[in-house]
Amino acid sequence: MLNPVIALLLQVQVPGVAEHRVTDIFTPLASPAAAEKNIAMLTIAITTAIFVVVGGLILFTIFRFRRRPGDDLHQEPPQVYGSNQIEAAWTIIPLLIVFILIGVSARVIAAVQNASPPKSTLHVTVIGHQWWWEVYYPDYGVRTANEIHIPANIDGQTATYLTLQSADVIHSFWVPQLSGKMDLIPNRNNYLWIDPKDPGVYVGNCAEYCGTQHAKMLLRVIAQTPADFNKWAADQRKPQEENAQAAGAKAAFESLSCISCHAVRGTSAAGRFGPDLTHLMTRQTLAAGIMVNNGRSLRDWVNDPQYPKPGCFMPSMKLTNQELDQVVAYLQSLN
Ligand code: HEC
Ligand SMILES: [Cu+2]
Repeated sequence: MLNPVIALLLQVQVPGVAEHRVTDIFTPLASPAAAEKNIAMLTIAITTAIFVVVGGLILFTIFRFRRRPGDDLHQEPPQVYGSNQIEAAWTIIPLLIVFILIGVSARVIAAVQNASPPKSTLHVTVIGHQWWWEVYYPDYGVRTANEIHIPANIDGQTATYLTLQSADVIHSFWVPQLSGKMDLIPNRNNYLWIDPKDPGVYVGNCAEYCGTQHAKMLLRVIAQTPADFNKWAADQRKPQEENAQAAGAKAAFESLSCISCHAVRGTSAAGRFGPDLTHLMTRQTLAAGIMVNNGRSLRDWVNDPQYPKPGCFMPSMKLTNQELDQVVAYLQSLN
């Protein structure tokens, strides 16, 4: 049976946008991932050759020197001690192979890390939390979570540089079709860049065990045409405006302790412990990609986040049905 989380995510469709759901390193769709795939292929080719040679020799030996009828069971085989040629060969050849792999890997790593940012480079800071991703756009003053919108590299001159940080333990950023893994380490900045050409959604996940809900720390990179991206960024910059219809619901939200952990720009909610909720409804998923974002799942989540994500750092708030209705109505107004 299909994993229920995956089954749910398969329902999240963005009209007109390709979805790259398969986290497949053999179909790279950005430059760093393509360079790294070549090393993977070289390594696989060399190790396959070693496997065939060693396996072949073992098979040959098994058949050529097997016990035959009439063999003397007590006779020892001839004992051969030392052969300079053979020992030299099995020392030098593996050394050469190791140095070739080190050299090729070092060259690709250096080329990826030293690449200079192209003309239009977007800077994004990604901060790992147990068990979600905070996404900050310093040039726009925008903070969001779990879904990283970036411009696609349609003109060949666009890339996104990520600064990776952690708020707690070590996490690892991995979107297999875009780049290799890179750790997010407390008190340290790590860097990674991506430049997918095709607009679309690229899925990834945390790749370093970071606590009980590590497996539910999913990630989406949403590459858009530059025009769509600019529109998205402009919308995200806007704070929430006073909305007469949602005023009662907003008051309910602001009276609860949600605001000590969550921020909604333009309101008194300024908590930084949990995801910024300013434009919550523009996100496709909730709680680091484990649920489709809609009214029903929002209600389930706020009612008891410990059910879908046991051990997560949002407590079960024990709201009354009426509070729940108001809070969910307010959250749904956050476009
Ligand atoms: C003690 C801090 C804390 C309190 C209080 C709290 N939350 Fe959260 N909330 C979190 C954390 C942490 C997450 C991220 C959970 C995860 O994905 O692992 C979260 C996630 C969410 C999300 C999903 C956001 C997203 O983008 O995926 C929503 C919606 C939310 N909280 C709403 C609320 C509401 C409404 C209240 C008040 C009834 C509330 N929270 C109270 C810490 C808190
Ligand atoms: Cu993690």
